[in-house]
Amino acid sequence: MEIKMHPRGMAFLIFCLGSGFVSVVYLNRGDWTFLWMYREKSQEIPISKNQTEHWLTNWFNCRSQDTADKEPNTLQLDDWFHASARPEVSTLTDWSAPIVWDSTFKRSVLEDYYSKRKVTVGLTVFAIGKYLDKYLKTFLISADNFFMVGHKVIFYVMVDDLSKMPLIELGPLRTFKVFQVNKESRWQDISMMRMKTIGDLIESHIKYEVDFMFCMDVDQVFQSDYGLETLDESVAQLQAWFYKADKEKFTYERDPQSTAYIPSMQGDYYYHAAVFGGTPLRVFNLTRECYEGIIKDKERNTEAIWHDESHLNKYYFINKPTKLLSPEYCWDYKIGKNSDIKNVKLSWMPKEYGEVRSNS
Ligand code: 4GW
Ligand code: MN
Repeated sequence: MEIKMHPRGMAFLIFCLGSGFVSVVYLNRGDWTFLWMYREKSQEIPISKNQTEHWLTNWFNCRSQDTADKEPNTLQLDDWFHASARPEVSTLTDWSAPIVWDSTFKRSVLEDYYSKRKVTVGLTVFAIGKYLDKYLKTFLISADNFFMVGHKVIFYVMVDDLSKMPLIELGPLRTFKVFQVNKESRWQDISMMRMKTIGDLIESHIKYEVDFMFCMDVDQVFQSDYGLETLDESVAQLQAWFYKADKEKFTYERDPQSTAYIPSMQGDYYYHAAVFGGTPLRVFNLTRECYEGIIKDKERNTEAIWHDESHLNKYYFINKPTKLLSPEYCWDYKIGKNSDIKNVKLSWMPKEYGEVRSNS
């Protein structure tokens, strides 16, 4: 494999080596090739999906057992969550998963619980083509300031041009790992193929490194503390424009030809693919199921209406998330004034399609 390095890329590498915090991995033609790795030594990657799931399940159980040995008390919903603190909005799903709104959680209880366990949280983000120039720096600086403050965080950043990676000095307890990925020629594939890349990355790195993880769009900016209250096994984000809409208005995939099909009048909520998370095991299952659905659709010559988001909605319809985040956790200011929205943690960047979407 030939690696050509732009002078800015070289400067960046030297910076990484100097700071001793970052590992850079070069991804080419679907294979992971290590350019340089500073921190953890990678273990052998299991080859089949079943083996991987088996390995991940064992790993997760061992890790939970380790934690349970250190601290026997597990956190109960009542310890940290006040469902009645926001009577004007819905705070519990039919399957009793909390819907986290501002003021429904006791941050001090969560801080106490997770600090003892020394959690590490991962955050994956893709910035390909013009999205790299336009959004990545703002996203990372705001994440450094507001995402899981006081806890260990690893940012997994996927770019198509290492030389354009913004040089950001991260706060303490923060690390970033930068990966080069190929740029898909269709924009729909840039978005959908994230499911494959995230699954691969969980197998090769994330499962060894973090307790919880989030996967986010880059065209957003953190506005205030996005903390421990968001952590859970399987976390879904309510889409800001649809959180009060009737089911039949949800823009699920309605063509039975697609694997993402949800019949009308079915479904629970309309979830936003700009934010999803959970334990590495649960996110691995999600990304693999969605990716398999995407590939099956391609074989059938069909494509779901909202691409990866349609598949994500189908997945969460079948596999109910264990926690939902209110639209305060991914708000679009274009919606205008709304008294339900007390404290915005993350917001959409303005969509300037003319500027960023000419790269398809
Ligand atoms: C149309 O020309 C495009 S380009 C639609 C998405 C594109 C794109 C998306 C891209 O060129 N580069 C890129 O890195 N992405 C990643 O996919 C980026 O992380 C972005 O936030 C995510 C989803 O695309 P999006 O934010 O445009 O999707 P929506 O409209 O659902 O927020
Ligand atoms: Mn987006």
